[in-house]
Parts: sequence; C-alpha cells; structure tokens
Amino acid sequence: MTTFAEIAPQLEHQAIEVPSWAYGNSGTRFKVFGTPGTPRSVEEKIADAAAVHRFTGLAPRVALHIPWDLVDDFGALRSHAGELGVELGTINSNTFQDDDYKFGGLTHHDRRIRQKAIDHHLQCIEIMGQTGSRDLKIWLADGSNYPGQADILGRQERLADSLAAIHAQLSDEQRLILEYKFFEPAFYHTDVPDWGTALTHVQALGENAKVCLDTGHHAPGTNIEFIVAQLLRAGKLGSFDFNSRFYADDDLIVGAADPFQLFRILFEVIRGGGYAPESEVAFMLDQCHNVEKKIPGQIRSVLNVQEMTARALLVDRAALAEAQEAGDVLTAHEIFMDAFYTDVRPDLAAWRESRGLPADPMRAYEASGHQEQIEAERVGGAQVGWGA
Ligand code: PSV
Ligand code: MN
Ligand code: MN
Repeated sequence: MTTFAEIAPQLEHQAIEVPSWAYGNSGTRFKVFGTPGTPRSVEEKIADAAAVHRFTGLAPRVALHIPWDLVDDFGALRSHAGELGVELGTINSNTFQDDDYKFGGLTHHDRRIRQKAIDHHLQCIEIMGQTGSRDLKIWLADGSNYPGQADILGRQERLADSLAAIHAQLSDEQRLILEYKFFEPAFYHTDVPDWGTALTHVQALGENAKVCLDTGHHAPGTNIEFIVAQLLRAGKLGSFDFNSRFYADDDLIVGAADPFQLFRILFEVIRGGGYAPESEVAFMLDQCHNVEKKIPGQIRSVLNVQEMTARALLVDRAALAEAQEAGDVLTAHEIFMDAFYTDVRPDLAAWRESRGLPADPMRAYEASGHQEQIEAERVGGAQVGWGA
C-alpha cells in the first residue's frame, strides 16, 4: 500500500487555474441571483482569485474571458495580478454573445462575419502578448437547430480555414486549445461536438494545438477517463475545464456530483503522464457559483481536485499491474478502490500546515473576515458571464 508520506512530494507542484467568471454573478436562463460582495471590476475578480490562492496555495493563475474581461491596459492588469501574488493565465475567446454570430462565427457562411470572428481571436493573441499568457482557448457555440438548416461539411471546411488563420499568428511558445461540447446552445448539430472532431482539427494545425476536455461536455454515461487516456496517448490533451454535472453542462463544483469519476479521471491523468512536473496539461476550473458564495466555492473546488489527486496518487500501481497481468480481476479492482476510499483529509491538513498554509482553508477563510469585508465594501457588483 502506498502511503501519504510517499506521495506528498508530488502534491507540491499542483497548480489549478481559476476562471475570472466564477467570481461574477451567473445564473440560469430563469434568474441570476446577485451575491453580496460580487466584484465590480476585472481587478476585483483578480483579487478574489488571489484570495483563493492565499488560502490554498493551489491557484496561482487566473483565466480571462474576452470581452468579459476587456480592460484598456492589460500590462497594468498583469502588474496588479503580480502584486496580489497571482499570474494571468489562459485567454478564452468569446464569439457567442454578438448578434452577428447568430448562425456561427468561425464557421459562418458569410466571409465578413467569419473574418470578424477570426479578428476577435487575433485580438486575443495580442492580449496574450501583454498578459504573458501561454494558451488561447477556443470554445465555439457554432451549430444548428434543425436538419437541413446548415451545410455541416461546408462549416467544417470553413472552421479548418479559420483555425489555421488564427494558429498562424501564435508564437511557438503559445498554444491553441480547442474545446468541444456535444450540444448547447445548438440543439441539432454542433460544429465541435466531441474529442474526435477537436483532435482532427488540432492535428491538422500542428504541435502547439491541443484539445481542452471540459468534464461537463459529454453525454451522460460517457467514459471520460478513456478520452483522457486517448488524448494523452496522442500527445494532444492540452487542458481540463473541471466542473461537475448531474444533467447537462451544470458547471457545479468539481467533485460534487461524482467524486469517483473525478478520481478515475485523475488516475488516468497520472497514469498517462499528464500530472508529471514537466507535463504541459493545464488544470483549470470552469464553474459558476449561482447560489453559493463564490470565493469559498472556488476554494472548495481546488481542494476537491487536490484531495482526489492525492487519492489517485495512492493507487499502488505496481501491485495493480501485477494483479492485472495475473488476470486477478477482483484484486485489481480492490487495489483501485482502496485508494479511492482512503480519507486523505487529515494528512492533507497536516501537510498544508507544514507548508505554512491553513490546515483547513474553508474554515480559515470563514474566520478571516474577508467575506464580510468585501460584502461591505462592494456594492452593485457587475454581472459577468452569461448575461453580460
Ligand atoms: C461553454 O459551455 C464553456 O464550457 C466554455 O469553456 C466557455 O468559455 C465557458 O463555458 C463559459 O462559462
Ligand atoms: Mn468550458
Ligand atoms: Mn461548458
């Protein structure tokens, strides 16, 4: 049995990027509930992300979404982040909130609109230069609602051309990350619905083009850890958008709906080399806190990833391989489950303390008075995300 002391050094390098939009008010198409203390500016969103890092030591970078996080001076925003102890991370493009994109962006049949969508990505690449970001993450809302509405094949051709035009503007150190999603907002066909489509496109682009796996973007019952293994094998797993779901793209706290699935995913990440210190797989969250407080919602999320990573590291891989090769199904399964059922929370608490972090970041945040302070200071928080 592997012990916590043996795996603890591997927890040192864990970094989970948090999304700026997690700190803004979000909701469903039915209602957006305002949360007291919601940031009024991009700077305040970064400050909230920095608070998550202070209490956990796990979240050194914050991802931005453009134009939600558009500011005049990204250099100044970068300095602001640095002063708070975090860095600006992935730049997410957004071609889903403009009337012109009603029938698509990068896939659009109208050259003008397609060029507008390409230009938006070029603007994102410029921003990356100022923020020092490595990754441009592209998720497209493109698709159609009715059979016959759109030329599926023509859209694939145009998508390939548009992606090539964007990719050509990246430096060798920068990456294009293509995110897939099986439906929503389009309900009949989506132009990048699955990992196979995303893989086909990024393979055509080159070495620095990869796939983003958002854990909420699959049909119920999909074996996501299998996709992880495949993408790692192809050298094409660029990043994760972690969240959890009961029904569709629920964007709930990671590990809340199905902790065992999170464990299985992290096991395959580790097994496939995606968690090695030199790995370039980015761990990110893509979540919305509709009814819970946002900073502790993010703290809970990064802690859940850390906890499940520790449990996945505990799998005795040598013993597992032996059982697998002996065809000993039940022993292999038991070894796997033993690690999953191990409560690592006390060991993690002691380990955090030994590194000068709060043993229990959730309680430490509660006791810090930080939430009361931002609730008193910030009145009229900006609504970001889906309604912006
Ligand atoms: C789309 O559902 C998505 O997962 C993409 O990552 C977007 O950038 C994000 O949600 C917005 O919350
Ligand atoms: Mn996502
Ligand atoms: Mn999503």
